Amino acid sequence: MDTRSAASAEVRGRNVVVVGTQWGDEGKGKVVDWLTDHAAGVVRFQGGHNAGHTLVINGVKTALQLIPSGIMRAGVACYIGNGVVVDPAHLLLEIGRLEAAGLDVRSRLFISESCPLILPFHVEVDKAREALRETSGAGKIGTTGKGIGPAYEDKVARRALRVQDLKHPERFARKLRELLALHNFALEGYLNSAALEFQPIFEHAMQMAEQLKPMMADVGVRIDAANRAGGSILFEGAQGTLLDIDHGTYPFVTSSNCVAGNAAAGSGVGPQLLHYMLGITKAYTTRVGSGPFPTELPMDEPGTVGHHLSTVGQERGTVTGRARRCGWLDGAALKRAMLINGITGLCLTKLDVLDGLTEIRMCVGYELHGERVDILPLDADEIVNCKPIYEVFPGWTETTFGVTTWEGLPLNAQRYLERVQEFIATPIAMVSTGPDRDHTILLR
Ligand code: 2SA
Ligand code: MG
Repeated sequence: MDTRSAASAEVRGRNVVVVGTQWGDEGKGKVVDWLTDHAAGVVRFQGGHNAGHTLVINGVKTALQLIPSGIMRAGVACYIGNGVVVDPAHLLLEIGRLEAAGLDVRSRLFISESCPLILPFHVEVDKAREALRETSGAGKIGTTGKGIGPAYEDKVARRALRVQDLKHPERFARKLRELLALHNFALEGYLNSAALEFQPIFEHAMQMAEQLKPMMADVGVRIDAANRAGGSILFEGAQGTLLDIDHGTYPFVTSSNCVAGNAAAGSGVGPQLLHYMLGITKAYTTRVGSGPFPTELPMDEPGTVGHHLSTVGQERGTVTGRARRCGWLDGAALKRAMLINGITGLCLTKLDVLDGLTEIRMCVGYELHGERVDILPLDADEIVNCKPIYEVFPGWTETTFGVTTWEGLPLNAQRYLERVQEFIATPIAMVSTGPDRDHTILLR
């Protein structure tokens, strides 16, 4: 039995929740895609098209934002759960792109009727608020500008238009009129932006409704039925634990719960369906957008570690193309992520990016106001004052790119990985050594 089928046996029949343990972009897309080999369905349970999952299949790069990564595998059902905010225009665009690449999408994509909609005014409000934050000196969050935050605000305020409203033109029109009035008041009143017109938004929505209706579904019931029929379900997290609205570096966070616990609530099933929490961790750390980042390194100078991570790791946002900030692995932040998500096993990604560095560091705690703390504090203002305490490891000169066995790794790489899993008291189940599906080492 090859290593790949051994690991498949481990996850077969079990539902896996894949979550990012850092600030997103840990490489979740590749892992989800890889695990879909034995999945009956893949579910997105939070976020929206602010996510960007890059997949490389047979050397061809594909970016998915809203549609679950399972769409790349024929026959796998894909669910957009109620916890996701859906921009219908973007969704149709993404479907069109996949169809142009020859994929069958509509027959196996199921969209929860309960998803709140992202409409054009959400995008305007998102962008205008960021501009205002910048000019007022409050500081930008660095959002993706997709309307995510404003759409979640409407959901929580109990005034959102939902996917199901698209089926009822009169109801849709009435709710849209009220919601638009509210947002136009803000846009014109203090966001220095132009008001949006009702008619074009309404007409476009009704056109899209016709296309979306066949894909609308009671997603919780469908997932439950698929699971009862013996199929395993993959819950695909977006963003990462440190961007979670409750547990992240607030207010420099996204507007949803990105942690494993939300996989149930955000897809309409019970927590007993969540069997294995697979945490995805990059071998170093990146962050896109503003907010504290204790292990951040300067990136501009060629020859520095920060420059190495940024360039060798090709650290640019999938959605916005923004350069990602880079730094050393933060074990003390990972400890927080292990705790909140109840991680069963870890997948460490992009190990090969560390190849060639003379020394490698992991943050094992911080000095804060003269005292030592060993887990990431909860207050972003305190995190700013955290000075990382590092353990230093010798690097390796050999290439780990594409290595598929533990024995194939340089000894120093093995030592580094062993120390990481010991420090965070969580087993490493997989190591990813390159972007391709097969660039993977399975350990458990
Ligand atoms: P938002 O737009 O309201 O969710 O932004 C709030 C914060 O959340 C961060 N955020 C992300 N961080 C990393 N990756 C994300 N997805 C894209 C990607 C990002 C991109 O996968 O590369 O292309 O730039 C993502 N989505 C949201 C965001 O930077 C803010 O800090
Ligand atoms: Mg990403």
